[in-house]
Amino acid sequence: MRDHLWYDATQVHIGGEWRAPFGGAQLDLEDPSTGEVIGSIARGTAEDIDAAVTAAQAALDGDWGRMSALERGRILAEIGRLVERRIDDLAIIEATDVGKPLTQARNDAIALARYMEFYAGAADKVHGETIPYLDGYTVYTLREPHGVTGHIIPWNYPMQIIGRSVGAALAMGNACVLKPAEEACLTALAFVALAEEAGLPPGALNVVPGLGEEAGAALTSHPGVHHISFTGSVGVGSLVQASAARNVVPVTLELGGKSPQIVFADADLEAAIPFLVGACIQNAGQTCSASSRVLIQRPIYEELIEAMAARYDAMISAPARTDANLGPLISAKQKDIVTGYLEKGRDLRVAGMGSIAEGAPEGGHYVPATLFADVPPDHPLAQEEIFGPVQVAIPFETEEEAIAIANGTDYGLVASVWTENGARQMRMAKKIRAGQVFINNYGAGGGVELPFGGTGKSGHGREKGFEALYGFSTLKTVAAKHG
Ligand code: TXE
Repeated sequence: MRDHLWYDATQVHIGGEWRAPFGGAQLDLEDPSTGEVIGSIARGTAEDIDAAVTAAQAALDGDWGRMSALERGRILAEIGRLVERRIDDLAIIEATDVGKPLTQARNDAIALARYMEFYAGAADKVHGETIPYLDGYTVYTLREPHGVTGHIIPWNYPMQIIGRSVGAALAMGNACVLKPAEEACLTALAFVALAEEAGLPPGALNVVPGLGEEAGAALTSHPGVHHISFTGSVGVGSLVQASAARNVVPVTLELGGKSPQIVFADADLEAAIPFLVGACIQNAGQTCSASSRVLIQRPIYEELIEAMAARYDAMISAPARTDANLGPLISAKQKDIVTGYLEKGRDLRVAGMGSIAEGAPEGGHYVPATLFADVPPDHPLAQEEIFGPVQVAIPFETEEEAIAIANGTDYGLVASVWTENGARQMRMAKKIRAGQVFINNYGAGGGVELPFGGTGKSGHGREKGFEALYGFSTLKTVAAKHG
């Protein structure tokens, strides 16, 4: 696999150079579709992280730090063009590494290019303001980079998360240290090589694959890091925040959810049904914004369950490169988590269930897509993030009840409301506790322009859109007294 590639999966990338990790150790690279070990990746450690932070600081003190916003934007635009040229390669790499169907992996590569395009254009549009103050003063604010930013990302959408966090951080002039997930780090390595080919100075982006408790923990506790952006589990997110707090470093946390779609009896069901199912099933349910709960108003409850169940029954989990609509889960660990939830739901009503493709490799991490109906809102399946192709349907009678159920979990990432009643749309959008609310759609096509992030245990801070540029910068007030 390595021969035709433009990066080296067995190495770390620091200060513009590929090299073996200091400890010299490697981790297995597994193909989730087969369970086979197909190579190895570097097991970066605290020493590599330290070297990466030093390289990032050197970039800030050197060419990268001196570059104008316009020049940074032009480099990002060129990165986007190179990503675009490699979309098919990137899609195959991601499909193999993550186990996601090719079309979905391809969409992630397209999104990565689009993030570069967006942040390229935004880089020189961020500015401070002048503030009217006492006579004899001129006061203005400057938007400045934090400095070295740490990015810890998961395995479910590596390209999209690199795009939204590294893209915005670079646009603001930060220098980044990226610790991809041990389960899927290939496109992070591929990306840094493309970025440097596009003209990104050495050290502006450094990539250190490795284990969370080794490389990840070393990054969050490093005193030379000035901001941390983390996407992953609630448990690790709270560790990351505690670790950063010791150095009084700001964090952005994106920790997943239990996102509801609320369907009222007057909804356009034909339009809704593909979203109701698709928003849960995409990437085999391993999506932070997966809509794992569907709340359905009583008069249409059985009719809608039946229509959704038909889609579940037809769903076939198959190897990623066959490009079926459902691939395997990322790992045996994730499969254990999801089958554990299926077991917890054994007394519930199974409304629809897919199957596993004939001939799918034994060692692949496949689970059947499953729709549970009549699930009590306080049941663990309706409360906890499952991160698999498992969806629960909950009936409700009134708007108030729907809001209480929708807001009745620890999370608050995404929600959608399906109704033709305009006043109800507005009321619901106000009352739902979530970082994003969609009306008569889900995800709005994933637009990179739309700020994204959560409340409650879904985390805090916003990535994507222009808003991310504020998160990846700090504000300085200058007050000049001139008489
Ligand atoms: O996440 P982890 P895992 C949820 C989802 C899933 C569960 C477990 O519910 O079932 O988390 O997945 C790094 N210090 N999400 O175990 O461990 C790790 O190396 C610093 C939701 O994969 O949180 C990886 O790069 N970093 C989610 C990243 O954290 C540490 C996406 C995520 O891994 C670390 C993924 C430490 N001590 C899982 N320990 C979403 N929000 O979309 C681990 N890491």
